[in-house]
Amino acid sequence: MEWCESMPKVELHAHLNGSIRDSTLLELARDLGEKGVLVFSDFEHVILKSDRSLVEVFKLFDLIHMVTTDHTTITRITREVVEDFAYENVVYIELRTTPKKNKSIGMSKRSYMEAVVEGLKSINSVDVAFMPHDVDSRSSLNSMSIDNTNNVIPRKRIYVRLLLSIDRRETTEDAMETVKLALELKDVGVVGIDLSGNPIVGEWTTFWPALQFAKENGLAITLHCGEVPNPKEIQAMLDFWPQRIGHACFFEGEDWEKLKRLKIPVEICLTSNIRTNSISSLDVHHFVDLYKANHPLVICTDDFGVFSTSVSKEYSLAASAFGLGKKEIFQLARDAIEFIFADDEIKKILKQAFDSFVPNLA
Ligand code: 6MZ
Repeated sequence: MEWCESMPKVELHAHLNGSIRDSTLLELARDLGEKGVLVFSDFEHVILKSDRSLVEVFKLFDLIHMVTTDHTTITRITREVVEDFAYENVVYIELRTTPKKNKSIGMSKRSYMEAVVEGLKSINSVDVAFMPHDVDSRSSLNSMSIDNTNNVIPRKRIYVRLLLSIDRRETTEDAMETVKLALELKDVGVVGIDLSGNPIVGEWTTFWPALQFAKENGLAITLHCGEVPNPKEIQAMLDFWPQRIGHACFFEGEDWEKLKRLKIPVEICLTSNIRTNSISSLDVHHFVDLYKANHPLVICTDDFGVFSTSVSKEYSLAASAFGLGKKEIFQLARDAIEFIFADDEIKKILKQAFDSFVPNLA
């Protein structure tokens, strides 16, 4: 585990509000409890429950959103989440979030995203590079800074890119608004679109026009695909040929065949799949077959707050569950660079960072 923590890592499937620290969530809920907006003991009981079905997870998200969705809190959560990833040596993250509107507090999808960007700008405990032009030739991901007693201290650096999520509860117009916003926010590091939310809600045909528009305008697409059995939707999503998909828990023969033929990388979230009962146990997880087939894969957390995990824990879990050694784990982590949505220059920097870790493989 310690070794996995020290290894550089790339995180490509992390939902902002699912990655909130437990302590922050409880603090926010306690505040609202004191103001009489909610009953804290009910809230505490639900968020501290460790085993939940997929349906219960989405109920939990509604609760989380009750306490997180205002500008100041979104800024705070963004800061904390990126810091937490950087502290465990994640060197590149694509953080995804659903832009939300709430007229009563003057929140629009745009102002929600401005609060996220504000969060990125407010981080000073680590170096955060999120603007597309924020690339330099520094090959190391550790920079130096001077503390107030003139000591040189190493600082971690993390590259951040944003994906805007379309929630499956949304209409075609809402989805289109999110895509247009993503196009306008390319200069603050938005690189793509995600389709997520409760998989038993909504129809693929509702989101297709916005996703197609995004694709035509150069945004990369990742889809939550096969989180529940839905053969027709899985086939339609694969035919759309997204750059990546998340989960793939309920694929059947022809789905695997198409996925492998199209070589679509899969974001694998082990703890999430087990905790939501999407997969009964790790020894029957599709990771094994895809890994053996040399299919593009990336290990991710999904919602590290909700599932009490971390990227390091997920790699450590993969190592113990699938019998992978340091070299295999490192290769798996390094291969993820190929599937990021940022440009080749970032890929080059990340590869250098990984390669400087090679002496630690012995
Ligand atoms: C599908 C998920 C998810 O966007 O408010 N989300 N969607 N499957 C999952 N697997 C368990 N985990 C999270 O982050 C929370 C939102 O991300 C989506 C849901 O829409 C959830 O409300 P943001 O930052």
